Amino acid sequence: MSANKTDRFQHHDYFQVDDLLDENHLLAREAVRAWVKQEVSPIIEDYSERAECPTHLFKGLAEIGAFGPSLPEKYGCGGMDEIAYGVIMQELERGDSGVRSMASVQGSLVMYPIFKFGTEEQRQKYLPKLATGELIGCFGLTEPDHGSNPGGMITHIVEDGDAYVLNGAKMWITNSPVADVAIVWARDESGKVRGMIVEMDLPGVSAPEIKGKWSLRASVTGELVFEDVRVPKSQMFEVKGLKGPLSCLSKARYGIAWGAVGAALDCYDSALRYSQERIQFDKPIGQFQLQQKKLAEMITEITKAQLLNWRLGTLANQGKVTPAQISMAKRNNVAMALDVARESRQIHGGMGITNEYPIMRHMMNLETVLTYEGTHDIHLLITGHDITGLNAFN
Ligand code: TGC
Ligand code: FAD
Repeated sequence: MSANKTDRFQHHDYFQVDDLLDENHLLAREAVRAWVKQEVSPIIEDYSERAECPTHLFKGLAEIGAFGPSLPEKYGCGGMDEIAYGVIMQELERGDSGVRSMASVQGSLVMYPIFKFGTEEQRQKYLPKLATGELIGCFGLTEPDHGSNPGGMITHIVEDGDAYVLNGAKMWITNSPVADVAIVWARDESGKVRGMIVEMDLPGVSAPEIKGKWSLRASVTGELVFEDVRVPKSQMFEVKGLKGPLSCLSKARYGIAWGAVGAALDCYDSALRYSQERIQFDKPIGQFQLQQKKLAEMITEITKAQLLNWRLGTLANQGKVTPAQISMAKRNNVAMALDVARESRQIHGGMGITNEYPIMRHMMNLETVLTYEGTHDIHLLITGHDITGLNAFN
């Protein structure tokens, strides 16, 4: 069995950030870590290599409470706080960014908008089934010609009796080929962005899979194509304008800020162990200053990101976190994780490019994570806008 599949991961907490967590956070983290060790690590390299989504994990993700952990219990969700949500995402992404994506999309991009913008009837109808994984959802915002600028979207709805007729196409949609429902954002006749729950078996809906990805290979990505789809009015959200979809992104970006630290920890942990075990010039390579520099810088950056996340989570629990703070954390932590993956790959030498170790998989995954939920550049511009008051997007 390969080194990766045996999952020898040890947690690293250089600044005792665990002391800032409560018992519920630690219990949630241990439960998800154990699940990842048992269910994800042994299979993920194979699924990734075959570019196949391990859809059987949806059930297990639901059982460990990974879908909507901070949404209320009365809808079958976890009722936990935002830090618990964060640590769960961290542990999932320690396993694989694609597995964290399965949970992020379902919880933050499908269940959260139904909870936040849906009617009580919509909540009762969908949330319990999404929490148990009986229904799988996806989130359609990005279009072929409108990625960073969703405000330019051309997918649209036209009122017709008791329904809206939906036409258009969405691109790069995680889970769309396997989804039962889609949260779709489209422009109405007055030009306002509206959200709706689209059942995937409605006539005129299709979701062709996007093939050929070198990143997030264990996650399924597709298009969403709508041809004269009649969406009943009862499926619409009340919210109007871009703040609808962008609020969902804030929720998911928060989870990614935590998740990226999980991927970084896995790469660091593997590099540290390798540096102690690999002998060159009759010494463990960890004894050479150049390797120590890499490892010391990796754990320094991981520690800074852990502290940033803890503060982000605390602000989120107090209802004080701003979208711009979330953007800064997402941007910093994902770029940090990618740097850690690259350094870790070097420490593993040639072995670092093989599937004996998780490094290349994390590195390739993180290229997507750097781009989705707002690119590295867009998050920098969000910070720039926030601190100067001047918009440099357009
Ligand atoms: P702008 O004028 O700035 O804002 C429009 C309205 O939205 C409000 N707002 C937010 N609200 C909550 N959270 C946020 N993060 C928000 N950002 C903005 C804003 O206050 C305003 O409200 P109001 O009441 O005044 O109307 O909009 P803009 O068109 O200028 O856009 C700004 C920009 C570029 C930052 C935004 O478009 C953006 O974030 N672009 C990036 C697009 C993106 O992130 N797409 C992600 C697609 S989903 C995805 O990738 C899922 S991956 C899933 C997985 O597998 O994990
Ligand atoms: P573009 O917007 O075309 O950007 C190209 C480059 O131009 C980037 O480097 C960008 O930073 C830069 N750029 C753009 N505008 C500016 C500017 N104003 N100033 C400076 N530089 C700029 N979307 C969904 O809706 N739902 C999903 O479930 C989903 N899942 C995804 C899964 C995967 C695997 C991937 C790869 C993407 C997913 N996305 C999803 C889409 C993702 O959010 C977009 O890819 C992302 O927002 C960027 O859009 P784009 O790819 O069109 O790039």
